[in-house]
Amino acid sequence: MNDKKKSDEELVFHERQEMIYKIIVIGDPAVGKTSLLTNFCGDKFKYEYEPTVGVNITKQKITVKNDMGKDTDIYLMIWDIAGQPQFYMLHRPYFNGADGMILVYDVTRSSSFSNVNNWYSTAVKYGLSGVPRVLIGNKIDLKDEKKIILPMAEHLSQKLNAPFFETSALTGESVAEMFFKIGELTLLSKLQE
Ligand SMILES: Nc1nc2c(ncn2[C@@H]2O[C@H](COP(=O)(O)OP(=O)(O)O)[C@@H](O)[C@H]2O)c(=O)[nH]1
Ligand SMILES: [Mg+2]
Repeated sequence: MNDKKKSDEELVFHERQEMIYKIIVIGDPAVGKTSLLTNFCGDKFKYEYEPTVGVNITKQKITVKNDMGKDTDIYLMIWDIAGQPQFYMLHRPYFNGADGMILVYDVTRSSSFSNVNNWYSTAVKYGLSGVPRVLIGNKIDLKDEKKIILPMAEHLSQKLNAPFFETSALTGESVAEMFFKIGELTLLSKLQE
């Protein structure tokens, strides 16, 4: 291999390396983590609850603005873990090296909202306190069952320094927006390093 070709390949490899980010989705069981991913990646919404076993990793390319306002392609490697306590031994590989996180609760279930603090604490324990994050109140389509009102969510959003979105994995409302937001925040934070 000649030197020119080799350096080109190294450059391509290097750039690619920089533009692939690990994003973790965390929150209580059944808040809709898997459904949000399914909606974003264009698969059909599943009404039946299939508890995720272990970890699923989905790769998705998105285009976001960089710090100069220029469109930039990045790849999100989105990690989806089972929320079941019996999989706690998977926590370390799951959290390790995450570049961004999506904290999800279910707007109809108060316990899932208060547990966001615990999920965030776990992330901090694994060294992710400086990592970009978004706060997601999912199942906004279930309007009559909504328990978590906006001021509560906004308060937590400020406390965690995490932009807040209300989403529905069923209708797709604000789902793409929140994935683009975490992608953009992650890219900007990496460019600052
Ligand atoms: N109405 C409604 N149901 C949802 C929504 N997102 C998820 N679900 C349902 O909630 C259950 C749990 O969803 P799932 O994505 O498996 O949750 P996970 O355990 O956090 O991955 C399933 O029955 C889904 O069909 C949503 O936005 N609206
Ligand atoms: Mg799941």
